[in-house]
Amino acid sequence: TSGERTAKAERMFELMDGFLKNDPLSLQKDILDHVEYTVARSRFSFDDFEAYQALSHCIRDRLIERWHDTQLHFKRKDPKRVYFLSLEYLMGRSLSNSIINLGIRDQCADALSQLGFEFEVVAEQEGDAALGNGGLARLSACQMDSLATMDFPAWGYGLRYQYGLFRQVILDGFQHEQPDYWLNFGNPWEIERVHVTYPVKFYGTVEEEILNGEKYKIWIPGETIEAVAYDNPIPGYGTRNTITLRLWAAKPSNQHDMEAYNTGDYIDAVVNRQRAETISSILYPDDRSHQGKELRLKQQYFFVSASLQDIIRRFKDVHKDFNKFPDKVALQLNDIHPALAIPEVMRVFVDEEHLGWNKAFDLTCKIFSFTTHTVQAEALEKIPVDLLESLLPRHLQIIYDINSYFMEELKKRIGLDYNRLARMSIVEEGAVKSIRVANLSLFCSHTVNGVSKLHSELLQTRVFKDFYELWPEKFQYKTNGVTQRRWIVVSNPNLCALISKWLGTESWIRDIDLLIGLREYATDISLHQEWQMVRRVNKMRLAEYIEATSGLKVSLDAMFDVQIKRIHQYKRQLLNILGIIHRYDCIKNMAKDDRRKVVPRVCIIGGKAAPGYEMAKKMIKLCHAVAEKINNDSDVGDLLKLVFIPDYNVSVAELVIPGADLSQHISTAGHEASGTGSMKFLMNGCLLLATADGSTVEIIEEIGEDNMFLFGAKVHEVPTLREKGSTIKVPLQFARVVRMVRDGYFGFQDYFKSLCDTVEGNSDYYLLGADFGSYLEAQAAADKAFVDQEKWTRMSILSTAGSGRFSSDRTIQDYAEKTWGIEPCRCPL
Ligand code: GFP
Ligand code: GFP
Repeated sequence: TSGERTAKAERMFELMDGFLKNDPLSLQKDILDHVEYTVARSRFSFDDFEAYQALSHCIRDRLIERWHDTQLHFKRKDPKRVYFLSLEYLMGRSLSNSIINLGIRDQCADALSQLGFEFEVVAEQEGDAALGNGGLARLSACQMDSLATMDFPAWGYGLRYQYGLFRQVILDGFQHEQPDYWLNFGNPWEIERVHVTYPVKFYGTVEEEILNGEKYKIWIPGETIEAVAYDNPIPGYGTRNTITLRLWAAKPSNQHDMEAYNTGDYIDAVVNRQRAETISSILYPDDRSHQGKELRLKQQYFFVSASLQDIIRRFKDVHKDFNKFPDKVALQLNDIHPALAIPEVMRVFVDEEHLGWNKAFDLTCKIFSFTTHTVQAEALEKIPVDLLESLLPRHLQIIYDINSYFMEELKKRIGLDYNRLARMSIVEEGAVKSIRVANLSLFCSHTVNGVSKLHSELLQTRVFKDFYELWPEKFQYKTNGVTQRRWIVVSNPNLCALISKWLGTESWIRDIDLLIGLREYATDISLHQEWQMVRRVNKMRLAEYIEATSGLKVSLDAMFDVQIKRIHQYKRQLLNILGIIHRYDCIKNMAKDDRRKVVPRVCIIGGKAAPGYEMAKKMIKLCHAVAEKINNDSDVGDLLKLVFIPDYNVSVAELVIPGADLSQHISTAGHEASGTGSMKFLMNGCLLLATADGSTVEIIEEIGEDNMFLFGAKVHEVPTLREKGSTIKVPLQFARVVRMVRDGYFGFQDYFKSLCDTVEGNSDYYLLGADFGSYLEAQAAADKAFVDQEKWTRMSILSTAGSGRFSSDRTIQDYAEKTWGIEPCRCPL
């Protein structure tokens, strides 16, 4: 019996003296075993990459132990669980993060060094897992770390793309995209669960069946594809809890094969297999909208259907009564991409569990919460009805049913206001009849979250105004946060040690509010010295990286001024570049003697442009063209350098952020829903030059305007400025720098023309001209502050000290309490 087997296992466990050990000698033995038996290299001869592979497997073994214990504990306790549904996760590297969360960094470094390897070098061998585009995806990764650390019974669900976000290669200053086949050398951080497989259906027809005298709809699918689970254990810090990120891969179902072999059509069978696999083959790059793309819709449904089968299976393992479902399950929709989960839950409840429409709908509305990450209306996906009808015929019917119920409810509230009914309807009539996914999510979720205070206000007063007026109680906000484990402990070990030393504790790594204790020492001279030293070492590391990637030598005495994020018009990298041109122009026109007063700068820009986003690609080229001119101008020397860091990703950010003095977050007010890069810089003591947009508004509340460089139009001023258009008085310097680009001062005159057109007169939608004056003033204030290193260091310390509110631990605590209604479930040691 299983009882006897458990008893035997426990005896064996005692004989073996417990599970895996973490002292350097045991680690060494395990590393060598993995070199020999997993990597199949000789223990007497292996290289850095093989050492990485072996160490990773060694850590993976330890993660699996904890993971099993955690899952078993959850199973026994059966708490309410949260399921985080997201189409994107930007995990980056896993080795260092796992080792730190397991608390065995030093032991691993020792073990390696005795074998003749250096930990940092070995960790560098790992490639990034880039299953996401930008902010939303990295936020998901940070939140997983917090969910694990805070002992919440949580699961992440997503897709295991074979190709992650494209690699950016720069040739002649132009971006080229190359596929990122990240699984090429294997991925030790995932565990294939061949036994966790679900069929996912597509196409076909809907028919009726009669069961016990009742009529039911049944969906007869035209195609079935298998979803296979790949589990990625996510360890918490300072806890044994290790949760699951379950990613689905598409595999052809076996029936598929059988048929083909019977007809002897062997080639077709193989081709069909490959067709099935394409569903999880590639991450869609952020091209603003994927409307009408069948593969995209297939991906969304595939991941939602497999996840829900898994979630409902887990519930039914223990419970029979679906009335308990909302007490045990919270489903979090990370943006509108997983919104098909709503009609899918309805379909399962009504067609398979036979709960009846009303009961099913009541339960559905109790389990979903929805977070939106944008203010851009064009990012709100719509599904053409034709497409949905062919791919998921039953779901279309269900959405229509939900909508007619919704319209009835609405009429009771607002009467026959047809314009408003049409605006709010889930179904959009018009040339292409389509489903408004956002409206479906708004109506069926119990909570709608924004990602910062300002964002939430904009949702309420602009984007979702109609909904807010009727259901104000649904609207909440949870300001984003980032995990200090990744963004200080892993990426800035020297600062981490310094903070712990001055606070006299490492507890801030779990309890970020303790950082505020640094305020007390903000003027302490010895802290200043140590702080500056740490920052200088980080700058050195960054300078080495710049030299290695671009061949450019930069001076450590210069201010390192960084803007790294996706390239977007609203993020205004162009404003930054035009500002750099202005600085260059000033230096050129200065008397030689005056040049001594210039504060030297190294301007660093990095980010990817979506493959189809022409203006973003032009900004990248402009950056290179300007860099070419400036960096080769002997008049300028070390006073100004411009560097574009290629292939920006999570691990590049880990290197750049600790080395930055100043960072720019300069979106046109009202466009950045939150922004999370700013939080990472803030934690690392980098000063911010920013507009009052997204979460920056809250950063101001925490550290005060005096400790940053603010500029630009405020959100409420933007509409008026746009109306004024070409009548706005734009500074002369602005006209001058745009003219330099237009006149071909940096070459490529024809190519840059359309880019220049976007910032002049009535076309300047993102208000670069209007903000240019105050941007230059803020830059001048930054120069001035930098000269006074004592002041700068104080501001830097106060930035770190004030960053506590921007930990994802705080975000997750808020979600757990106010949105999901879940509690910690800590696995005993
Ligand atoms: C159970 C077990 C896990 C196991 C999974 C998948 O978890 O250890 O990994 O099944 O086989 F507890 P649930 O998915 O039922 O939570
Ligand atoms: C989006 C928003 C950001 C926000 C993140 C996370 O980022 O303002 O900080 O989501 O909520 F635009 P992207 O995924 O678009 O980069």
